[in-house]
Amino acid sequence: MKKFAVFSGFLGSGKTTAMIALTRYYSTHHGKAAMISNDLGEGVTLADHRLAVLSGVKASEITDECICFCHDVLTDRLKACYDEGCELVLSDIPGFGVGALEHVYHGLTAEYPGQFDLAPFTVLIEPQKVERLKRDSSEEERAGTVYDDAVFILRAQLSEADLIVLNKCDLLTDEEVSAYGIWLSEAFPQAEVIPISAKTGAGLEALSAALKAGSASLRHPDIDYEDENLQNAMDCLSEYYLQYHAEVCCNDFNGTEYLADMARKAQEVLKDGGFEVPHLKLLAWDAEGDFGKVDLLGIDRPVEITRRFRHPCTGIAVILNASAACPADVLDRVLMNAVTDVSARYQLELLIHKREFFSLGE
Ligand SMILES: Nc1nc2c(ncn2[C@@H]2O[C@H](COP(=O)(O)OP(=O)(O)OP(=O)(O)O)[C@@H](O)[C@H]2O)c(=O)[nH]1
Ligand SMILES: [Mg+2]
Repeated sequence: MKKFAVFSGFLGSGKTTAMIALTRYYSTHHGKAAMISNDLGEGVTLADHRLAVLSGVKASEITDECICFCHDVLTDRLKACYDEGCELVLSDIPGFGVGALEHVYHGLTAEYPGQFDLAPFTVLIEPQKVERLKRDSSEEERAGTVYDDAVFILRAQLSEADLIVLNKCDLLTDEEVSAYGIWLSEAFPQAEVIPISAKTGAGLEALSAALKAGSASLRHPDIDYEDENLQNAMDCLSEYYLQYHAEVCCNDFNGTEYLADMARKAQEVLKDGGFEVPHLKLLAWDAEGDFGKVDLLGIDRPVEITRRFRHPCTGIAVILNASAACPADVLDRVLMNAVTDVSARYQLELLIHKREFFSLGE
């Protein structure tokens, strides 16, 4: 079997976490699996790929371009994985991912007929966004902000799905899981709905089985890719990629708190400016492979400590990646200020390797 599955879904829905968990689970229980992190930033080892490497699963990355538009790179990578004995390869989609069904699945089918066994086109959604969709379906008006544009994007993403993965079910009661599942099945009847928790591993067997046994439907959903909500959201969104090394002067440096303080500082300033932040991630690790991670998944949501450093460390590498509805130069100013201010407070010496920011609208 040479199965390939795209994992689409909104920023922060848990694509990377789910791909890591599923790659590990599938490799343990079914057969060799691998994941590809696809990112728009340049260079090597962006946050999601570094997290996969630190988590110890078979992983690689395609950067600088969406797999929608570089089929030669994608197919070379897939072939390399299958040559190494992989049975299942997963890749996510950067940005909003809308159109990935057309560009990736239909593109591969047309250009490489019969070469890849396409698994059900998979779209992840988190409970908070199901709530947002449910609320929207009972509202008449839209304010035209990026988060209302997000409703269009969520609907378009879910319309592309053969398989909807309701992730983060550890945050829900059994009754809520069932109610959200029914709502999604009724709203998007073309798709099977599978509840999982990438965090606890619940539902990974059902997801493995669905990807292994199922096939892509290769439908052509009725989506207006020129829709102004989608264009507006794309125009508003900026991407940010920073990588640096920090030397620590004291013995009791708390790497986790350092990351959380930077995220909170950035959140405070971006909130004051009226900007939305669908996902800001800070990942840091030391020479021994110990690592910490914090995530911000919306300007009004609390900063999440996803993983704590287990030990105090003396030197760390840090990656800050963010997607924000904010002009790219403003985002750069805010994030650089947060990094320099908080690093000064912790008396860190910084060596910046990479700093890249751009708007998706350009
Ligand atoms: N509680 C809980 N949190 C989760 C789960 N899966 C992911 N998360 C958290 O959700 C946040 C976003 O997860 P990611 O895997 O980075 O999401 P993503 O879809 O890859 O985000 P982008 O790369 O920005 O598109 C992180 O803080 C994760 O720890 C889950 O099953 N349960
Ligand atoms: Mg990701």
